[in-house]
Amino acid sequence: MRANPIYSMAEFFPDVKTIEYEGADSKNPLAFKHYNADEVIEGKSMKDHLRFGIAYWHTMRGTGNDPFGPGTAVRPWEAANDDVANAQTRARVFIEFMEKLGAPFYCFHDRDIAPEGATLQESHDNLDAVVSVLKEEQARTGIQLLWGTANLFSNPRFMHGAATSCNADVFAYAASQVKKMLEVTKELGGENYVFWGGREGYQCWLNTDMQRELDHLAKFMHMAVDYAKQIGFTGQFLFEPKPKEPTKHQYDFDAAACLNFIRANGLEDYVKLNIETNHATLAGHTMEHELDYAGGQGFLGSIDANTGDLLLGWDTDQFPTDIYLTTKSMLAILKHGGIAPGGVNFDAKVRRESHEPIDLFHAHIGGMDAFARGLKIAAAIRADGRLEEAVKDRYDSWNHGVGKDIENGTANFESLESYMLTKGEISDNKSGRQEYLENLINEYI
Ligand code: XUL
Ligand code: CO
Repeated sequence: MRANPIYSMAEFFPDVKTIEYEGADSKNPLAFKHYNADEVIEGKSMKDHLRFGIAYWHTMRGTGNDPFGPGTAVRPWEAANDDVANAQTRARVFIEFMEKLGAPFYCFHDRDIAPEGATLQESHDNLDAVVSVLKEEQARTGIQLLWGTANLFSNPRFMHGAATSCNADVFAYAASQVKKMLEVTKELGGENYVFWGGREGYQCWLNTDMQRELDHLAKFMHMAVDYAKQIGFTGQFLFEPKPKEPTKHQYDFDAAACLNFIRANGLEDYVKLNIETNHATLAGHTMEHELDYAGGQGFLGSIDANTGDLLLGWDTDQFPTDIYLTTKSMLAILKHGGIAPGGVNFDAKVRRESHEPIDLFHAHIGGMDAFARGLKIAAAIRADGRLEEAVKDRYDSWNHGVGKDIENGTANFESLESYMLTKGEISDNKSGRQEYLENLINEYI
């Protein structure tokens, strides 16, 4: 996506021109070294493989505050009074940022884009006033909505959760927000709708009726699915796993817990997963594990790209810059046939010390380049074929003889015992070749 020259873009980021691809030798910090949107890899453009999304909550609403101090971010476009007019200006700043970056998609929560009103109706109205600006800006630029979602965790009313609150009125309030956001997501042509259970979990087992809360969460999701059908919203629903933070026990712990919940409650035809890197690591997994677990069962919907810090135990939401991480992520994504209609959404924020607007460009350019490199390296490894060959060879015993009988269902415990009584001991276990394969990946990094 390139800037429309008719629209003067000098208003909010006057020092930044459209970010162009300049190749690996460029020393320009405001250029892509690897992300070349139209370059074709495995028969598809990089733009279509990666479907980059920008997260409104971090990029436009992140202030750099932490438990020890207030925000540090300098955002010259912000007015002193955060009213609807300010929110509308911010929406235009955001689209200018996206145009200059060349990112095709964005994602937001209802409360990211517009201030909450004194009543539910006022909040709906505020939201509509900013949605109309975004709709106009989408039409002007071709930028699209990857997914919408509702913030059901910041307001104090959600202190006990939203769909899993002990208070039925809170469930009703949350339902009203999701109803509205489904309408808004449809109006903006959003391709997906995300459920991340902000406070859907608990702090104290003694005061919690866990099964009742889980049943309520399932009811909530079914109501959303039913309402989507009613209004003709055909986007993909996504459930985003996260093991903890803000609550100690989140119900959407990891891909396995989410899939169990989806299947146990008959949601498998409607809901896939939005896998986030830092959530995977908080759950004690790797990103590639979560992607492969979801993808193997046909539930890989989209990703929230970021990274944690191994020395810290919380969700630091840093921009992904580690090429091993992006290579393995892209190997898993390509293996499972790509990410569309999902995308690679940067659920990532600049550090508190990176307080200037230009840092937002550096951060996103770096994340996009890291994923572009991961994509190119993963495609090269796949074209080389040795990795795939090694895995195939490792499981060769399943292609014939007793392995084939087990896989096609013609073996049972008796036939297997008689086979082993005749064969005796196992003499042909192969090496796992871990170091050989790690070296192979390094040949391409
Ligand atoms: C929180 C998180 C959310 C979801 C959307 O850790 O990842 O921003 O992605 O609600
Ligand atoms: Co996320």
